[in-house]
Amino acid sequence: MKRIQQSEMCKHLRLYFIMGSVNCRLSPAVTLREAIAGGITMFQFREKGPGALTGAAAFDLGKQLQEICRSHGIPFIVNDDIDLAIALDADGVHAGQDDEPASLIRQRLGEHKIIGVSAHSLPEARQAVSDGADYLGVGPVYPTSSKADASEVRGTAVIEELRQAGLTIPLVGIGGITADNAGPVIAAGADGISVISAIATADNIAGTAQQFSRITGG
Ligand code: TZP
Ligand code: MG
Repeated sequence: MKRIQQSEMCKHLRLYFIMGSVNCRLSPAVTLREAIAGGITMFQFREKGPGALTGAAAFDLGKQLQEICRSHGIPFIVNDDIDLAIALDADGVHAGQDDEPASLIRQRLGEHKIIGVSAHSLPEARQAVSDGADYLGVGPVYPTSSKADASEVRGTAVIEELRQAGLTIPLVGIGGITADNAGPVIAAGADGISVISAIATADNIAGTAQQFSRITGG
């Protein structure tokens, strides 16, 4: 099987929901089902932070969420943990700058899996492209309380810089994105947005996801 095409990747990225058990107000399964009902286009299982599940419990939750994604045709991506992604036969992995480079992850996962990389600058983005990343996550665009070790907030400046430099790789903005501030992220050149708390903790999860998807064309 071949690498995912950029046009298909861009469609998946329009409304990319990220979540683990610690982010949810309701159960993870209910949260994910509601988010799917509201129109999310890709999902990342990110089981991280104080109180996060590990080992068999993380695997079991991942499997449950993967099955929900599968039954709705939503790509299921695992954050950081390549062994877990392989064990689950996930659709891909999202790696940070402290994780293995995309080239090594590709050797382990194979050509057809999706590999995303977090990039905070033009040099990091160029490196990820040359390592064979399928998409980038760029941020934090706005202040976030969902990531303890988040880098400096850059607004939409880095996204604009990458596009001005001619990078065509599919990318999402991430960090503090809400339905009220998502528009400028797309206007800056992002193919979509990545969201944790605005969807996971919403009073009306499906309605909030729907609002986002009207903005991103999801
Ligand atoms: N990477 C950069 S910011 C962030 C991650 C994982 C957290 C985004 O969460 P939220 O709640 O949408 O700000
Ligand atoms: Mg990471």
